[in-house]
Amino acid sequence: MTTTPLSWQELAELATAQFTPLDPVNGATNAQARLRLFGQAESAVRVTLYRDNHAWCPYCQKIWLWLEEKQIPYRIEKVTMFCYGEKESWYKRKVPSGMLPAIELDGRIITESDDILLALEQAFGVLGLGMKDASVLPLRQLERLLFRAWCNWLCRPASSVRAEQHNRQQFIDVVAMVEAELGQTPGSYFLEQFGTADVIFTPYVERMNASLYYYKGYSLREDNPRFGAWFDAMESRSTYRGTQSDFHTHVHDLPPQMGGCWENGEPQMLINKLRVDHGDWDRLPDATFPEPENSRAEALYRTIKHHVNIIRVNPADDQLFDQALRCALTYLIADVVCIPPQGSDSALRYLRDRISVPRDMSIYAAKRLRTALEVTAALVGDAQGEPIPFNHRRDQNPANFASN
Ligand SMILES: N[C@@H](CCC(=O)N[C@@H](CS)C(=O)NCC(=O)O)C(=O)O
Repeated sequence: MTTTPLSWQELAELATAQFTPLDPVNGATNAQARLRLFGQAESAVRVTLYRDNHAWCPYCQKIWLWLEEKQIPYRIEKVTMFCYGEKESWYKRKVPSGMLPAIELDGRIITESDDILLALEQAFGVLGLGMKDASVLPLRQLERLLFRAWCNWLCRPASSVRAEQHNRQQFIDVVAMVEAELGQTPGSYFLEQFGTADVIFTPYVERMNASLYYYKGYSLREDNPRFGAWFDAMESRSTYRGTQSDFHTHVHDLPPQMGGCWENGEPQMLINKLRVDHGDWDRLPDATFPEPENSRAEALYRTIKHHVNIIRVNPADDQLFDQALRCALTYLIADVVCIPPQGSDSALRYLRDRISVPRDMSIYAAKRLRTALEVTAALVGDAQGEPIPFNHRRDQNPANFASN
């Protein structure tokens, strides 16, 4: 069945009826908040976290997750990363290198994520076992070993098939060490109880899972049962789910941050790459917790909130894309096929490729929206959007989106 698209007014009514936005200040962990109080008074705030606009910075995620787990009241100031825009001068006056993350704790600026965690531990106590605990220290070293093996494999072009195999094996050998560590305790976390070590592993392991799947055809989460169980346990925490990204976001945010990611061209890699870029997004091992009932409504609500800017920054004609986007949103929320204007396929796919998780919406909402955009685009053609740049992401300059 085909139909005319719903109006913005009709879409907004459906979104409000089906989705209640959470309270960003006191509700569950979310990427939109500028202040987090966990039910406390604003006067209790001693910490400001400076993190990047898009929640792409892994070291920022480490601090963010720690603060959320400890429920420390804090403010959030968002800063532009070099790869997607110009660094704010007010931030360079505070932190001349422009590096992220930083915190201001009782008026004192602290940089370097490990130093930040140490300072936070001193001020607020440890999370589980602390950074300097005898059982946490070797795990911190193991995380860095894994990080280096990942960089060697992913971020440097292999000179030969043999070199590629060698780099892969080196990574897999370190993964085996991590699997062994995870097997030391009866539960799924690194130590008896969730704590600092899990927070420290989280950002890069999430990025390894995405990038190796896409660029190397290797599925960290599926191929390693203890890692799989660890990911599942992390996803049982609303704190982690609020910071969690998806494969599509990571595989395209990493290259400019890491100085490149190299594909190995193997058959499984090619299959995985197609799946991440073109769908089916439901089949990706980037999330396995049950999909919330309101994921479609969340996607609709978040898109409507920003639709004026989304239409303005899209390379297509505004009127044409306005109608095409409403067709996709009508399909998303009402499950009715709505044929968009001829020539809008590339514009719909441009947006499909630029949904960023968790900045814009949560992981399942993004899967639903990507699917609706793709299904709608496919009704009129197979034109792709402008390619996602590899050396920079200035197509994602936050200056185009004044507020969240
Ligand atoms: N060793 C530092 C590394 C921090 C780091 O590399 N930050 C990157 C982002 S992940 C950064 O600020 N780069 C500058 C930019 O992208 O603007 C830490 O642990 O905090």
